[in-house]
This record gives sequence, C-alpha cells and structure tokens, in this order.
Amino acid sequence: MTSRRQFIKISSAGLGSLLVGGGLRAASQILVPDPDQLSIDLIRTPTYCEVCFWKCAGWVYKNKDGKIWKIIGNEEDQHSNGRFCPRGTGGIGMYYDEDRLKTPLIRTEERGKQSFREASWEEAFEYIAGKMETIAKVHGPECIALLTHGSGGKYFGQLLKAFGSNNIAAPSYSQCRGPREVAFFSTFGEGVMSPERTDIRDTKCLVLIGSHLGENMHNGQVQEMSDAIDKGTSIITVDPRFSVAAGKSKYWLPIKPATDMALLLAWIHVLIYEEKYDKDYVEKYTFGFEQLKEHVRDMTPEWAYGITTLEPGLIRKSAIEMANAAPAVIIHPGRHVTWYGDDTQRERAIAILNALLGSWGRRGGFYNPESIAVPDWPHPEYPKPNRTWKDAFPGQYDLVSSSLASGICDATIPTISKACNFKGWIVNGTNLIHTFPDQQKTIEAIQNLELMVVVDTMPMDITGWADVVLPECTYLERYDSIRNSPHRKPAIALRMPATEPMYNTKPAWWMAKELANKLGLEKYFSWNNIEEMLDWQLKQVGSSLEEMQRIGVKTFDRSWDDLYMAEDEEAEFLTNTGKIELYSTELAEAGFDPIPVYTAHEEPPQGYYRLIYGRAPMHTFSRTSNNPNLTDLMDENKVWVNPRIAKLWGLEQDQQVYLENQDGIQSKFPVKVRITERIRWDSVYIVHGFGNDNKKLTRAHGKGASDADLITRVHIDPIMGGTGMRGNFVTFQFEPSETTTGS
Ligand SMILES: Nc1nc2c(c(=O)[nH]1)N[C@H]1C(S)=C(S)[C@@H](COP(=O)(O)OP(=O)(O)OC[C@H]3O[C@@H](n4cnc5c(=O)[nH]c(N)nc54)[C@H](O)[C@@H]3O)O[C@H]1N2
Ligand SMILES: Nc1nc2c(c(=O)[nH]1)N[C@H]1C(S)=C(S)[C@@H](COP(=O)(O)OP(=O)(O)OC[C@H]3O[C@@H](n4cnc5c(=O)[nH]c(N)nc54)[C@H](O)[C@@H]3O)O[C@H]1N2
Ligand code: SF4
Ligand SMILES: [Mo]
Repeated sequence: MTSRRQFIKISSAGLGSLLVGGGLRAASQILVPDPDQLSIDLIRTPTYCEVCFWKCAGWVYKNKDGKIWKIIGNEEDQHSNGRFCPRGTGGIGMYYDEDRLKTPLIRTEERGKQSFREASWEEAFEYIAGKMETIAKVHGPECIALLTHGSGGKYFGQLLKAFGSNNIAAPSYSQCRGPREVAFFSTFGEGVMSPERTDIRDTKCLVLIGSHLGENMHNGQVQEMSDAIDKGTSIITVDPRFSVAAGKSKYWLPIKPATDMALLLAWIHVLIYEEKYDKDYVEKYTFGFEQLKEHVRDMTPEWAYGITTLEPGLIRKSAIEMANAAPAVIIHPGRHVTWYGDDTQRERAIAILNALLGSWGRRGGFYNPESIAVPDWPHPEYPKPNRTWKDAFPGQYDLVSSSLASGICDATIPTISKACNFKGWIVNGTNLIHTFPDQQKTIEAIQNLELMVVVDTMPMDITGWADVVLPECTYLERYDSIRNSPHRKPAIALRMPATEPMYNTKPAWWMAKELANKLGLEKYFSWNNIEEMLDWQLKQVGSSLEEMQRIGVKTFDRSWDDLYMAEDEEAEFLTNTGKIELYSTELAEAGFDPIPVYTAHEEPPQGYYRLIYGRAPMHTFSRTSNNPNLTDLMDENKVWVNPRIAKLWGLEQDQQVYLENQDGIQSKFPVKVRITERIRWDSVYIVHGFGNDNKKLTRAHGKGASDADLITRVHIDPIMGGTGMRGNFVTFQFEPSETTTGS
C-alpha cells in the first residue's frame, strides 16, 4: 500500500526530507541549524512566503548576531499547517543571493543590450515620473499598464489607478488559471479561487488531470493529499507522463496529450448511461441535463479509445471508481490550464463531471471558502479611465473579469485596428520573457514602448529589457499587503521585515508612495508610514499591528455555517438560471458551444515530439533558478525522452542536445537528456524556469533549456483569451544553429 512516507513529505520545522527524484538531498539539510546556535536567543518575526503564490505564513528566526537563520511554518496557518515546502524553507537563499539587484539602474544603450548605469532613487523616480506624465499628456494615462505577479503589486496598482489607468494584469490569469475560473463561473456561478477550494482532506477519490501535485508543491494541497493517501483515498491520474502522483495512483491513465476532452466526455457518457450520477443532486440543482445526455450519446469509451489511446475498460473502471466515492470525490480543475486553446471548454467538462457526481458544495468535494474583507486606507475616488485593454479587442472576451496580461502585450504592438495602444509598462515581479509564449512578440511589444520599468529582486531576463530597474528588497526585509486569501475559515497573515533591507533596495510600497509624490498624487497615499497604514487596516478587522507582529496569523470564525451545502438545501447559484448549468446559457448567448465539444488538435510532424512542461518540487519557475540553497538541490533541467525515441536517435543518458521547434527556433542553451520510461514516446518533457540568459545570474545563466524559448505557436482560447502553449513540437539537434541567441 502506498503511504505518505513513500509520497512526499513537507518538512516539519524545516527538518523533513524530500522523497522524490531519487538521490536528492533534503532541502533542509543545507539549512539544518548549527548545534552551537541552538541555545542562543532567537528572535522571530512573522512573514508569509513569496517563493510561490500559495503564500504560506511562517516565522523568520534570527541568530544572536541578528542574521536571518531559518524560516518555519506558522502552526496557526491553514495554508502551511506549520510546515513549509522545500522551496519555502530555502527561501532564505533569496535574501543571501549575492547576485541580487543592489541599486536602481538606468539603461545606457539600446534596449535589450543589458547595459545600465547605477542611479539614485531620486533620479530613477524623476525619470519614470517624467515619462509617465508625457505619455499621459500625449496618449492618455490609460496607455500605461502594470504587469504584476506577487505582493508588492497591490501598491503599484493603487498608484496606477490614482494616475488614471485600470490596466493591471497578472500572468497568473491569462497564462495560468483564467480558463478554469471562467468555466467554473459559467457552470456554478463561482470560481475555484486560490488556494483551491478542493476538500482533499476528506475526499475518497481524487482525480488529477495533468495536475501534478507532488511536483506542483502547493503546500496545503500536497499535505492533504499525502494524508488522504494514508487514509486509503484512491487517486486517479491522467497524465502522459508517469508523474509523482501517478506513482501513487490506483489508476494511471497515460493519455495521448491534447485529447483530454474525449476522455472527459466519455466519463460523462459512462456516468449518465450507466446511471451512476447523483440523480437527486442533478434534478434539484442542475440545468440542461437532457441536452447533455443527448450530446454525449455516442461518446462511448470505445469512441474515446480511438482518440486517447486509453483502454475502454480503464475509462469505465475509473468512472465507476469516482461514482462509488461520490459525493466525496474531486475531479481537480488543475491550476495552470492554458494548454491547447480549448481550455475553458475542457474545464467546463471537468466542472460538469463534478456536478454529475454532486461534489460541488459537499464534504470531500469542493467546500465553500470564506475570506475577510480588509478595507483599504481611505483615499479620494480614483479617476475614471476612458479606455481599458478590452477596447483593443472589440466584441471579444465579454466573459472575462480580470485583465489579460498577454492581451496588454498584444495591444502594445501598434496596428491600425487596435483602439488602445500601450506606451508604458511597469513590470513588477514577473519575468515576462519566459512567462509569455512567443518571445519575439514580447520583445516587439517592449521595443514599441516609451517607458519600461522593471521592479525585481534579481537581474533576470526581463530586467535586461528595462529602461529603469528598481531593486526591491526581498520579502524577508519588508512589510507588505495583508494576506487575506479565502480558506475553510477566514484568516489574515502579516509580513514584516525580519531585518533591514540589504544594499540600496526598497519595498514596493515605498516606491509606489514616492512615485505618487513625484506625480502629485500624494493624496492617494496619505498615510505617514506603512506601520500606520497597516495598523489602521488591522484595527478595522478587530486586530492591530502589535497583535499581528506577535501572532503572525489570525483566524476568524466563519460568519455562516456553510462550509458544505446542507442536505436538501434550497440553493440558488449565481448563474442565469440560478442552477448549476450543465448547458451554459452564458456561453450560448456569447456564441460559444454551450456543452463542450471534442475537437482534434494538431499532431507532431514526423521526427518531432510534443513539448510538454511542468514543475519540479524544489523550484518555482525562474524565481528560484539562482537561489543558492535550491540550485544546490537542482541546478538545471533535463529533457525527458522515452527509451524508444532515445534509441531511434542514438541518444545517451545525460548527452547534451539542443531542442528545435517546428518553426526552426532552437533552445538558447543545450539541455541534458534524461532517458525514462516515465514519458510517452510521442512527447518530451522539461521543467519550466531554466535556460535563463542573464549573465549576472552566476548560478542560473545558461543552465538547461527554457520551454518558453520554444513556444512560438500559441493557441488562443476564444472564450477568455488564455494562451494555449502545448501545441509546439520539438526535435533534437546536436549543434547550435546560427540563430541561437544565448550568450
Ligand atoms: N513556457 C511557460 N510559460 C509559463 C509557464 C510554464 O510552465 N511554461 N507557467 C505559467 C504560470 S502557471 C504562471 S503562474 C506564470 C508565472 O510567471 P512569473 O510570475 O513571471 O514567474 P517567474 O519566472 O517566477 O518570475 C517572477 C519574477 O519575480 C521576481 N521576484 C521574485 N521575488 C520578488 C519580489 O519579492 N519582488 C519583486 N518585485 N520581484 C520578485 C523574480 O526575480 C522573477 O523575475 O508563468 C506562466 N508562463
Ligand atoms: N514546485 C513548484 N510547485 C508549483 C509551482 C512551481 O513553480 N514549482 N507553480 C505553481 C503554479 S503557479 C501553478 S499554476 C501550478 C501548476 O501545476 P498544475 O496545475 O498541477 O500542472 P500543469 O502545469 O498544468 O501541468 C503539468 C502536468 O501536465 C502534464 N501534461 C502535459 N500535457 C498534458 C495533456 O495533454 N494532458 C494531461 N492530462 N496532462 C498533460 C505534464 O506531464 C505535467 O505532469 O503549480 C504550482 N506549484
Ligand atoms: S508552498 Fe512552499 S514556496 Fe509556496 S508559499 Fe508555501 S512554503 Fe512558500
Ligand atoms: Mo500558475
């Protein structure tokens, strides 16, 4: 029987070990306390982690010299339950990384040459404010956009709104979870949210479709999954790759990539035609069952077999397994779901399956999360912008509630038809060169800007394209916005500085406030200092800065006893019909398929393999690629190749190859081959976040290959504008081509 020990263990007080990947040292080993230090007085301050977006709350400990020593989870925190993942434990490396940005920089040569001179904060702000004012005068303030991922974005967002632009976007929507949010909204009238509202703790059957928990280390979910495995929960994993989760699964469905829709429709067929769905729930709460039934009439497991290569028996058995567990079953919606362009529809199929099994609103299915509203410091009303990014896409994306980061990028390239061209970008905590697909397009957009500001902690590929680089201090050296993400119980968490910022670095809130002063917008930032502002905010929700500095996390009671729907509850859903829409009236009105349809995707040409990608437990994208603690555990990615294909090409284990895609674009750097049965023959796999091309990254530069270099073909989701990135195919090359631009 599988057990938690064999799965993955999230470190308890930083001393746990990592049991994947074989032969890896524990993340904590390098941080294990020096025995001499154990007796000394430790000073601890609260924080929440910035190494990924799960935002675990923890404690930062310092030694008697006042040096940051270790980080451990806060026991009160629902995101971490007192335990950090290997990346969070290694987060200290962000602070100690000697390659950090140290002072503001201003570009001296043409963009992208990466030549800068050091500047004072005053000079940097003068430069930025001057350009912003010119752009506002000539083109309108709306032509400045904020592209942001991470905590400090809140303050730059306030600055931009005060300036007159609402164009604030995160790649975690258009390159990540947007399709699932739109799909769940159109089905249930609510989104999945972050952290996901999946009740893995109490589930009896967890179905993972490409979602690779265990490599995707989003903490609370991984802990709940490992406990669930201990309790005998059955896991069903659909993945062309034998993932860590697949290794713990009752059923692994090694699907042919890009065909998941056929499997989902066949599962729906089995549940309906073998009468395994939750009849009471469907009758009481859903709309469009008869249409759905008719729609999937011929979508049998035998039909899906021809498309997915999955045995019909396996499709049937796995569907029955889910039905037997219902309603304590989760067809996990995944998180990074911008795959093939029909992603909102695939997510709709997932939502429909959950509805048929009655898992939405049920224990062991999806719970109803609650958060606490923390009011903003009072400020005058923001000016009303005349235009938004949506004006660049007339008649499109009506169902999209958040701004599209990639939409802003597209609308920066001047064309006659686009009504809103962007002239200035403020980029905060997002490495857009590797985050957006189609790098040439990103670079073309940047080359059309009149102002490009990058706020970052590290010299990354994106900072190389900036006019002005603003060095932020790390999350361990600053206050930040209050974390108030939804969870089983509402809670807040505080991040405060454990120490003074190193070098000439500053927090985002300070930069935004200073820029506001320069732009004559000081009335929007009328607090004297961040402590005053946070204390005021915290007092509005019955706490105070003093209390939060002491406890770090405060959990509140729910205002309603509605974590799950009550049996026979008369529930009304926030959809057009007030029901869970198996047939989506909203999609129908907008001219899209109201029930998901299977469409075939392009196959790799002869000699090419589909490029798929994912996460490694010890890294977060390029965010950690230079982190001294984490590069110690993994300092490059490898390309996973099936033995059959390795033989065909005469590839050896660890041989270096270049990958070249269908458009003749080669990886900037060579990557080692990992020959493994764990990947289908028709695909290759790499971990995202490597192949960085900034020479100032002494550990990460040129290590491994970037999947983003090779994603030149993008399949845009017509419903929500997400960028499908898995329709690219690569072959092997043994020499760099002339166009290879790595330096
Ligand atoms: N090809 C490809 N593209 C992808 C993905 C993929 O798997 N493959 N994944 C997609 C997904 S799921 C997502 S969510 C996005 C994520 O995309 P990003 O959020 O852009 O990811 P990172 O590469 O981690 O870039 C983070 C940047 O923030 C900087 N940073 C770290 N800490 C701080 C800080 O405290 N302050 C500031 N100001 N900066 C900081 C880092 O140095 C780095 O430059 O990418 C998407 N794009
Ligand atoms: N350690 C670590 N954890 C992270 C992150 C990180 O950077 N590092 N990033 C976080 C973020 S922002 C996100 S969005 C999540 C993303 O993580 P998830 O949402 O869990 O996964 P994806 O990135 O969508 O998908 C990766 C998996 O999809 C499989 N796959 C590829 N093509 C197909 C296909 O056609 N069908 C099926 N069924 N499977 C396919 C791949 O083999 C791989 O196992 O991870 C989060 N957790
Ligand atoms: S999951 Fe890990 S990296 Fe992400 S916030 Fe939590 S401790 Fe940090
Ligand atoms: Mo993501």
